[in-house]
Amino acid sequence: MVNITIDNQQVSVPEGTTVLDAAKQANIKIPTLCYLHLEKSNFLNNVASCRICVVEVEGRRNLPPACATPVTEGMKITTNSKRVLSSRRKNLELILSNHPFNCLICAKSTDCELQTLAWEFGINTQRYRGERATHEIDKSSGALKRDPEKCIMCRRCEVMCNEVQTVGALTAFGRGFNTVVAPAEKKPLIESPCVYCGQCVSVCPTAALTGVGYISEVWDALFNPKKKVVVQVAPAVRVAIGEEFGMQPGQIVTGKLAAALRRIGFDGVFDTTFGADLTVIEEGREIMDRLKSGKNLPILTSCCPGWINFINYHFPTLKYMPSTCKSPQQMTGAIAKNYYAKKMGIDPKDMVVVSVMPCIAKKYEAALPYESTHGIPDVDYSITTRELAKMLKEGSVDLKNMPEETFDDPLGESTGAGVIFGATGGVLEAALRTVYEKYTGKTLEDVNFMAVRGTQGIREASIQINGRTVNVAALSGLGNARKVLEKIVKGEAHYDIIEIMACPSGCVNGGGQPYCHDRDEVIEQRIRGLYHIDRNQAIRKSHENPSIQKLYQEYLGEAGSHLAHELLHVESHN
Ligand code: HC0
Ligand code: SF4
Repeated sequence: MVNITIDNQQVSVPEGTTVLDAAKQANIKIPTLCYLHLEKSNFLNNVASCRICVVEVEGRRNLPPACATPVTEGMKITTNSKRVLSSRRKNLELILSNHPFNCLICAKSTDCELQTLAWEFGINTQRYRGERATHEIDKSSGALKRDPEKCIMCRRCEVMCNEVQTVGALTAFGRGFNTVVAPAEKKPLIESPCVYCGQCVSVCPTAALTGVGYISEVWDALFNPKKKVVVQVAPAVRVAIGEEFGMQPGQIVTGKLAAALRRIGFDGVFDTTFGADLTVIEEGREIMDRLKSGKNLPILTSCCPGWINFINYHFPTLKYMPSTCKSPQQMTGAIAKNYYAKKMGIDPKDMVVVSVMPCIAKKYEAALPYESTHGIPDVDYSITTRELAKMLKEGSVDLKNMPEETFDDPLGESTGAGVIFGATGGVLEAALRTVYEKYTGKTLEDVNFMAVRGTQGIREASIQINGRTVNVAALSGLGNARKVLEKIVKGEAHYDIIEIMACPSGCVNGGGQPYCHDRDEVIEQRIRGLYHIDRNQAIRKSHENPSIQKLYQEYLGEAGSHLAHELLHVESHN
């Protein structure tokens, strides 16, 4: 242990502890801006570029950054001397001198870490004015928006993209005033290896990286009397959107959400978990076929578009492995515009499908030309959890005070299996519940596959199905996916079924979810919320969903039928 003094308090901390962490232990808050540590994502940014966390150390002339300075025996630290406060203030003002002052109309307003700090420091004048760097906004992907003028060079996005996700889409170019973080050769994002996972968005302290917004398009559709506008809500949204209305992370607001969506004018209020159950049926069939034939194993899940973009770019030789299933978002859209539209006598061309997703990549997926049926896109607009919260606020709908209502039939009925899709391991667990029963003909007494739950990036299990050992894995975070895929390429790993989600911990931690501070804790709570719903759901296996059973009886025939392929599968995912 190392003994130090911080602001006259004696503290003993393990060797290697930083001044910042030691101060935390003594309940002393040191402000930070570029620094961020997310244990569950294996993310650490301590490049000390902002110099907001500087402190005074007795015997040292400079003011070292607390985030990157380890404690030493006998160290005497002062965190709030006159010199420290004026230095922090000056550093902040210098950052602000090269930052746009349009906070009032900024997408990140009230969620911006720079804005919060400026407010906490009581900055009310612009002391340093001069030339400001100018850059173009990049919305080329239709999913991720880059606004380099709002970048404060914290480097969090680079660490996330290059070290955690191992995508390598963002690098700093130039020197000093002209430095910019951008894709290679400063090309537009659409020409870069970016997979639109949106993890850089979740760590960006300002609005330099956000999602491309579609709120005004959705309002236009809702106000167009010629259109029937239906909405579907992803599993992970129901345990997170409450945070935007002052509720606790993980609080389940499914019923309130259904009511709120009706209040802002949607004609049909559906649940993506219905599409998740449908995915289990279609993918379950593929899993069984591949297990029986022993060909094209392992089968990889195909519902996360960030992950699919990653395999296409980085592991093209494995492109035959993902399931041919569309994602639940797309399946729900295709069933709405075909089966449901037919039932209701609506021309699919007059129907607008909006999806509410915790994800940035879903925007990209929805716009892909082959994610359509007979030339009509399955989903017209994909908006994030945050965008829906903004729409509800604009429409004066207070989610907190909404009554509990239910989703509309038949695309509103779902099972516990569909709900857990939102947490890493959930897609695999849902598939196993169905595959086990269909493959063995026996009832699965305990539906809880605990071995594939949790937030570790790589989880493996061996499951006995009819005397066959089925080796499965659940991976989250693209860096973890890379590790396993590299082993598969080298022939060092053998699996039968693998679930991959681009975001660490799965969709609950998607790039479109409410911004949060204690992220590791918030993610845990959101996951707990999803498993709570599952535990309390009357039906927990996708193949027992009565609306799905009826869909096959009335319309699709059997899993993997010609019509099912036309609507619910793709030839290839690129
Ligand atoms: Fe997910 Fe999905 S579980 S990707 O994380 O499979 O975005 O929540 O909606 O489509 O269902 C996101 C979440 C979905 C899809 C589902 C899958
Ligand atoms: Fe990298 Fe994902 Fe951000 Fe693209 S969206 S730049 S892949 S972190």
